[in-house]
Amino acid sequence: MTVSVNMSVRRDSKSVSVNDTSVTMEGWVQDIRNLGGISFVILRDRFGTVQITLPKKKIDPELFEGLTSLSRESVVSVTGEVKASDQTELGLEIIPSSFIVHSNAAVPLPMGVIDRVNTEMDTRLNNRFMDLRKPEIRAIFELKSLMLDLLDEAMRENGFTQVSTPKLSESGAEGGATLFKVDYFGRPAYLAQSPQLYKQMLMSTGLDRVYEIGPAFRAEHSNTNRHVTEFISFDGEMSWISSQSDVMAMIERIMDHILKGLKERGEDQLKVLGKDVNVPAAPYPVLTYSECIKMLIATGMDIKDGDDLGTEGEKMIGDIMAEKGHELYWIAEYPEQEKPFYIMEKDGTKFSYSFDLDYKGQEISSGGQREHRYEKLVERMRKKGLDPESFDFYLNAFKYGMPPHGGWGIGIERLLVKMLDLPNVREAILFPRDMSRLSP
Ligand code: AMO
Repeated sequence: MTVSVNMSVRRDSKSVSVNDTSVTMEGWVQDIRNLGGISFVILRDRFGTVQITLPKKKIDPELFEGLTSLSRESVVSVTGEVKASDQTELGLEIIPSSFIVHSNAAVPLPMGVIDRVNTEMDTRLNNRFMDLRKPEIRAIFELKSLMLDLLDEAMRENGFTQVSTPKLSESGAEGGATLFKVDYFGRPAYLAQSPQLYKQMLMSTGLDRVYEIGPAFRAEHSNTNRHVTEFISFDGEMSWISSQSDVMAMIERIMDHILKGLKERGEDQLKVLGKDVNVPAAPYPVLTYSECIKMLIATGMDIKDGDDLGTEGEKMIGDIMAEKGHELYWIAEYPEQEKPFYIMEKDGTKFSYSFDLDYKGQEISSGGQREHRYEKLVERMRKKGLDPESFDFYLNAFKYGMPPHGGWGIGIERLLVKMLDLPNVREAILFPRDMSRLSP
């Protein structure tokens, strides 16, 4: 009889058999139970746990004492015989014959790994290496990794070239308020808030569909559950569009690929988390900014035309859309005043060719059609109080032939957090950075 288990014998193998007379299991000592005549050591690795059974009378006393006096979370190798068992979830147990201690864990632990108490987020993040020993925390990052694979697949299928743009620059793209300034050999430089200017410049080169998955830095002065100072931005930019609808349709194709892929290929990890992923049918409904304002006024909210929808407004729109059965929806045509200089104005109106993609009441992406006409772009910069001269490196790419183009930026962690209904964007970042956190 062969029993397949989720516990690795070696890194390259995921199964042991009850016919194996001798196996070596490596992992962390998750728990030790002493029941007088018999003791159990639960060993854990990336794939799960296995029970080491120690019947006191049948085991060498030194081996018994050595294994049962280990501290929780110590790292060991245990060699022993595999026996069938109807008492364990795996249907087998290991009767040990020898063991090696690779590393003894200090006592007490800074936080529990299996205790059923809710540990404060700060304690968890201060001890992230230990927090990540919990399978339900690790599952989030396995799914994040899968999501990044799926994104690469989707972009390749749609003819995009992967690029990397500088993260240190002379000027920012997303407004001065969230720029991190650094000392660059005596000159001021800034950490990239987004690849915006560079991905647009690439549209003038013939690389007409590009994407980047990389870090973005924002000096966010607000400590909220959706803002961090460093996140992973998934940016796309594409030329030869006839309107922003082409960009929106592309995002829908990509979202469909990710959601379906996570549902199918992330099944095991989703099970660990007790979650499922819905795959909403495209096209997603489109609300205009003006419609949203009307919807919010109708709820009694104190908001007027021209105002930012705000976190509360977005949440309320999310509730209304959820009642109609929509998790993903567009909010399009924001007032041009609300949007950055690179977004194209809707001529003759106060609106712009811009959109946000909202997911369960939260913005996960912004984008739109860009202003590709040099003179209009310079005019728009001036209107926003920017000095075009300090953007020469960017504007030059618009002087000598720039195709019509548009694109988007998606916050990877916000997307994951909404997909899995997690309460805080920090849950989807291994070592989050915010106003108060710069370590670990
Ligand atoms: P925007 O500034 O809206 O647009 O950012 C795009 C997306 O990035 C995510 N995001 C954040 N995630 C976590 N913490 C933050 N502080 C944070 N700030 C932003 C959000 C957001 O929707 N250049 C444009 C995109 C474009 O037009 O192509 C831009 O950066 O999910």
